Amino acid sequence: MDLKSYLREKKEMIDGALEEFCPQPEGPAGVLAKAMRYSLFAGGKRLRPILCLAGASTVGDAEAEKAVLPVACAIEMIHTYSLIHDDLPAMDDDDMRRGKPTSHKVFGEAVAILAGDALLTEAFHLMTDEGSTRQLDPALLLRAINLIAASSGHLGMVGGQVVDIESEGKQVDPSLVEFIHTRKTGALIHASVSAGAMLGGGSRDEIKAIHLYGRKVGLAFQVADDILDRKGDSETMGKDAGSDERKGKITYPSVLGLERSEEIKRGLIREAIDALGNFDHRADPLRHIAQYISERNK
Ligand code: GRG
Repeated sequence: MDLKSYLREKKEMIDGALEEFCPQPEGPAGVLAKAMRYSLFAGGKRLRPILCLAGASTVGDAEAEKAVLPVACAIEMIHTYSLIHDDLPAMDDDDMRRGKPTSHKVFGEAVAILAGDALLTEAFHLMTDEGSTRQLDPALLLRAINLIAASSGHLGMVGGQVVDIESEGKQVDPSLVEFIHTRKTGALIHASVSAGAMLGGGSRDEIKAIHLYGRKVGLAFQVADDILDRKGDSETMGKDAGSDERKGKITYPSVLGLERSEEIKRGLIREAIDALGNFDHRADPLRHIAQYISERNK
């Protein structure tokens, strides 16, 4: 399959749906929707929502993929909130994101914090909106929302972020790097593909296999990101390369070295693809996305 065309087609589908689902900047609180839209449409790869669609189409059909669109978009809203908050002076204090000035640089800290809050809450508003989710089984939707919430909160992304911040500049055990990465970045990626498979009507075994795939690519994504920060090019990435090292961040290369990190990444991608062994060609997008995660340059 041609992954480039696949990713472009799915990104267009997601962008169109996000345009519909994200509030318009109207009325006295218009600046909030303006800030939400600024970050949401700043040129992200849409990897998490694409994984959600691919999870659904691996176990279901094109209709299943369309039905999960609101959930896929909600996940992108949660991801975008995390980036806005992560860039704030109190956290990573970054000026550039997705090749553009960060939200707080454009709107000020207060509006950036609120835009993040509003994206997070809008995600749950959208996933519980009867009109948008009417094609989904309510019991499965409840399970998917539960997984997405757990992966985003103290057990997942926020939990990983707090340990990440508290570990900065310290000597840590390799197991702590894995703890941070599986939660900070891996959890939402895992939830994206798993929620897609659950909502697409996957069987118990299918969901189990896709769970495993999600765990492996979720961790591989962050290992790849760490490696990119060391080896990547700022212009291509749209953010500062080498910033992890300057900030004393806990990363795979800083704890285990670059070579070992590359090996770990390749091993995780292999395990992710192996987890899909019992699926037919419908899992090809997931197989190719795993490779892409390993080889991406931004
Ligand atoms: C602030 C609650 C809170 C959590 C922050 C995800 C996260 C936790 C911080 C992001 C920090 C960061 C840059 C991590 C590296 C991996 C990562 C999430 C990169 C950005 O994701 P991409 O590459 O971004 O999918 P795009 O812009 O393509 O959506």
